[in-house]
Amino acid sequence: MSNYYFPENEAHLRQVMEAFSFPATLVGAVRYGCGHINDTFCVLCQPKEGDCIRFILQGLSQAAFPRQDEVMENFERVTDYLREQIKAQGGDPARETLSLLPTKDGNHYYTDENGKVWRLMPFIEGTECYQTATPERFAASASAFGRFQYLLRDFPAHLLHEPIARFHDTENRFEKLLAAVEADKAGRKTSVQAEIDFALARQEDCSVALNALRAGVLPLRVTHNDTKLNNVLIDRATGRGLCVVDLDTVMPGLVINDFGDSIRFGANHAAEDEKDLSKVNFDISLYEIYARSFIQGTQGGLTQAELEYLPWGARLMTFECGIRFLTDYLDGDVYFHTTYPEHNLDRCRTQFKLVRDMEEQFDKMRKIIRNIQNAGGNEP
Ligand code: ADP
Ligand code: GN1
Ligand code: MG
Repeated sequence: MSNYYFPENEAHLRQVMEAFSFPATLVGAVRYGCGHINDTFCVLCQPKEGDCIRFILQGLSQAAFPRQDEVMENFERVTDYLREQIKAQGGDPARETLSLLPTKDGNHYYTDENGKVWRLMPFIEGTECYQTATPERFAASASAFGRFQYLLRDFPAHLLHEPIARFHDTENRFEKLLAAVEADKAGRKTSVQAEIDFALARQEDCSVALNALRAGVLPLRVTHNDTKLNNVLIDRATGRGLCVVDLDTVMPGLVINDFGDSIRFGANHAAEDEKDLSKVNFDISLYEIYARSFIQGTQGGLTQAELEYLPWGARLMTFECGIRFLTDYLDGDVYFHTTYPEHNLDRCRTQFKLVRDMEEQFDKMRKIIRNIQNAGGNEP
């Protein structure tokens, strides 16, 4: 308990915790995790009897989520559905998906005086959350995200709001980059001409998956849309990918993007903001490991076209993320959490390095998927 302390905004956190209904005394809180979007705290509470209990308290980002009530409605619908699916499969819904604690007035979240929404969730104990992949962790996360896809395969998509419009619309992300270059709000344009040129040279790529969607080649499904390694909790005892977290962007999307976003983040040995680009290299063996477990996790749920487009998912999500970081850099760092002025630019550069690597190894990436298929990897 000794390293639990209140951050600078103790009074506000106490007031937020007061809104929730549970018979325990707040002992302390720490900022928690490495998410770029929400304000996440681990809070420690002392019940009348027994040991202290930990919770995750999260304030939703108002910059990312303009319609916070819709985010919470999605969260409840998806987790309610997952709980039933997990029970039906003989799993433990209290550990395998997220849940919310009620407020004193019977709601599932609290809105503070600034209009910011706060939710309180049980801390899923006995788990680890990793920032870099090893083959074992990456395979575990792949199974969890594949299973997530499988569990939601029949979820009625019309029940979901679109919490961030055009989230993985890469063409639109590209247009937003052009607008940011034009506006040059932070006066940084001339210093990033090389990165802008890198993006401009790849405009056509932005339409590859969207064209396949428009042509009816790729189906729209309910997807997670933010499948980083640190959005899955891995069971410490078994090493299994136990619980998929960060459900704020669950909405209709392309399964190749869920695959691709995991590859973007995990299939290399450097941090997303590594400054030394010689350390940032796409690791095709990690890609293969992820692909095998993800495909298996979906239990035969992927169509032939989806399998064929998986490598494109990796390239596109990496490129898209790079242009999102570059856009935010040009806009003056208004969206992603940053801790120093060049943070978004460093992140953009790692993504563009990975795009280059993937372009060079694209044929091999395709072959790997075909080999997995030929070995029966996509069978139920
Ligand atoms: P962000 O949108 O900012 O990424 P997340 O929802 O991913 O926020 O939460 C940030 C981190 O908090 C996660 O990466 C994970 O480490 C941790 N986390 C979130 N929910 C839980 C939970 N219920 N139990 C344990 N850890 C959690
Ligand atoms: C954000 O919330 P977090 O840190 O898990 C972002 C993702 C990006 C990712 C880049 C809602 O994810 O889209 O790919 O950063 N989430 C949102 O690391 O924009
Ligand atoms: Mg997250």
